[in-house]
Amino acid sequence: MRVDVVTIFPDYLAALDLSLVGKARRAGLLDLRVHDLRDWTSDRHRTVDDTPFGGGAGMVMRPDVWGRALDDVMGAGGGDGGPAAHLVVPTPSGEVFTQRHAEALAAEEHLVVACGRYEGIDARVVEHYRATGHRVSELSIGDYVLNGGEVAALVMIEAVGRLLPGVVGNPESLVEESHGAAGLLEYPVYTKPPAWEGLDVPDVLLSGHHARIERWRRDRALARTAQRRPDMVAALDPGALDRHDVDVLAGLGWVVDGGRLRRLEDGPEQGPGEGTSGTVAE
Ligand code: JBE
Repeated sequence: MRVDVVTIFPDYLAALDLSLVGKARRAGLLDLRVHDLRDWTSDRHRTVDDTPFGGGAGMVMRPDVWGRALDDVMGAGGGDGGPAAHLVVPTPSGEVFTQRHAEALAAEEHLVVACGRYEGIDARVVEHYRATGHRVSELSIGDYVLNGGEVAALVMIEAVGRLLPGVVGNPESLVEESHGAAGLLEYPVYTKPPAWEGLDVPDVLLSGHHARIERWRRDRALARTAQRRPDMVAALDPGALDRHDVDVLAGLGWVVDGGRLRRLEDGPEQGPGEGTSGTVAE
């Protein structure tokens, strides 16, 4: 996969030399190039922004500078240099980036990530690339304000990069994880020593009884999801639940109603959270 990032802070992306993404680059699985937007300015001060039409605070990034940069890094697309690039614009006003977006983007051959600073990029840039047949995704990593798209680009590139074939050593670790297709958070995990600071690893995990361990993990995943992410429980497909799942969820105050999960108004309290003292409810 090829990824081009355009930013006024190329050094911000230095972290992509490290860890798994860095390894993927060195292995030739990911061709990642970071570009300085100011290379496409034409004035002495290398200006990339100006005051907003209509007034208001802050500065807006100029469409002409972005247009020259993106024309260069996106390529013509479709005909000559392979498939058209997919333009990704990190912005707090985008759709919220999820594992589903990461999966879809990981199937692309060429991504171009446009990192805006200040109050954003002139809206005509996205409009122009959509109008000229490019796919454009305006994506937010969450409901908080960053100073620009760089950190969000790091997040998205790491989430996408680890899904590329050959990047994560054990592909099984991609299957059994939070925000996978199961729609549940991950169960709690433990390692040695079995006793630490008066806290014991739950007995079932030391039992060697594979089926009981699987059931315990599923129960903990359901309980954790119900406590922390009721939105994810509400989105579960009741048809994908076994009888025991339905019982566990009932104990957490969720009932199947008209093909959907619904929280009982007067359900039990969500409990004290996760203890690791061996008294974890089973
Ligand atoms: O999430 N984002 O993509 C952002 C980009 C720029 C500023 N704030 C954000 N949250």
